[in-house]
Amino acid sequence: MDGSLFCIKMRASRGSQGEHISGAERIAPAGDIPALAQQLAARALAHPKGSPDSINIKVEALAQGCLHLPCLPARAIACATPAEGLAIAVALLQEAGIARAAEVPALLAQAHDMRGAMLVHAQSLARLDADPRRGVRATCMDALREGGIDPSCADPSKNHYREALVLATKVAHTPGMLAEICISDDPDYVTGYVASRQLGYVRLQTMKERGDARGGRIFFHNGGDVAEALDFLEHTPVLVDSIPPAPCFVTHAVVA
Ligand code: WAQ
Ligand code: MG
Repeated sequence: MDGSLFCIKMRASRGSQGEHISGAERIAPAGDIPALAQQLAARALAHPKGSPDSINIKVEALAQGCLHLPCLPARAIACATPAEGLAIAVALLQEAGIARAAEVPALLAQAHDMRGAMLVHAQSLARLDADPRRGVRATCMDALREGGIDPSCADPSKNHYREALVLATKVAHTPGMLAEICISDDPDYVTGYVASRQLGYVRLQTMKERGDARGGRIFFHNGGDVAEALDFLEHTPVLVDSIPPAPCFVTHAVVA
């Protein structure tokens, strides 16, 4: 399926400051691009964060073959309140080697209104990315499908779990990357996750209050070759294989 593939990116924003509303990426053969462009435009116009006044859709032929990655294994932890969800997230990040994980919720609270993720040093939590307002975007990735647009993605509304798992799989395989944490900026989507190669993809049921439009992402890097990590995140085309169905939320006793 890798012959003549294109990457299609959508970004929707509003206002003179270009407030970020929505963004998405897919990889597809030429024949699927018109339908995908329509889907992504429809999605941008119907976004729960409000109406955009600019929608940018960019289509580029892939300059290199796609790297196929096995999907991270997924599990899901039940939690009823944001405080509980964040406490579990901190414990998971500690397990992933982030010594100062207790400081992460406060850092995450500064990550909203960014188009991308904060890239930080896993030990010092110092920013490693050049543009603090924009952050780093992982792009050029999709789920591997057998022929044509995946019917489960034909719905123009967003499949948060599936898209996040594709992104998290690419991020976890980035050279030097230790972990990731994410909270959606969609006001009614309160489930977030922590992910790493070792932990897999861990969905956390409640990471913020319903109605809160603040979200954010942080990528934790070991501080090694940052340019190599950025190049992989932004340019290496990735197709993720064997996305599992969304796991059910189960209660979890492990939090220290
Ligand atoms: N690369 C880096 N950062 C990104 C990207 C990207 N491609 N896309 C979004 N972000 C950042 C940006 O700052 C957003 O504001 C923030 O992440 C949240 O993005 O299993 O919907 O697209 O059910 O709102 C988690 C699903 C859904 C959990 C996450 O993120 C589950 C979600 P959103
Ligand atoms: Mg969003």
